[in-house]
Amino acid sequence: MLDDFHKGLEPATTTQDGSALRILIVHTRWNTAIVQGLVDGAKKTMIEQHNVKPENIVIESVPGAYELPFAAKKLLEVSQIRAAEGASDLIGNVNLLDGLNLSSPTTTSTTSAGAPPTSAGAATGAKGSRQAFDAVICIGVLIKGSTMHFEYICEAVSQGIMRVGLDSGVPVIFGVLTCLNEEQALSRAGLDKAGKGHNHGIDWGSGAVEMALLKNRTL
Ligand code: DLZ
Repeated sequence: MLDDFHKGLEPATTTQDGSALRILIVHTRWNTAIVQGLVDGAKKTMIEQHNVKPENIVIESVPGAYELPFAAKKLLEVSQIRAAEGASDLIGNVNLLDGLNLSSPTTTSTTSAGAPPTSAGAATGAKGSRQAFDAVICIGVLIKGSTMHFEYICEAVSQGIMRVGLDSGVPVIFGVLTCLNEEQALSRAGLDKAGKGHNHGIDWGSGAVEMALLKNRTL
């Protein structure tokens, strides 16, 4: 074993300032206790480590992991149309459920309950139009059962999420745990009893900011 071996994500070497970014989180309502920890970790990291404005993080939910790619694609398209129209609420009344009611004091969604971004907080794009989402984080937890369902969903979701990112040109983070049992999932959400696990939502939050900045980079 190497002495300086760092298991997991090595932090970026440059400052990753997310203060002008707008991020969409889409999460599942399967395994919500674990999903909530992951969403919370991603959101907290973006706000506290990368200065993403809470009002620029929109959180929506879908039933299960299989639905994540479709929702990401649809909500990205809606946000791009609404941004071009200059709307402050990037989702409008698309009929998805609001995201989880997280314990942190920041807003969970601007869809219905949260106030739309203020002019100071709202990100604007070129020519005065507003800016659509700069990155999406798809969050879910798949736990293997006794049938082949797990394998099919894992394959479909990972391919689907990659496709949405490549087709749209907007980075979509693969925030889906694919675990053989509940213990593995708890540990990867930092919720294991021993406290030795690591919340992967933290990495997904940092990853979304880094990739959003890469997307926005000009030549
Ligand atoms: C059906 C199913 C099963 C068995 N397990 C999970 C799971 O562990 N995590 C998850 O997010 N979703 C699961 N689902 C639901 C599917 O993702 C999907 O919602 C349904 O098949 C309907 O398309």
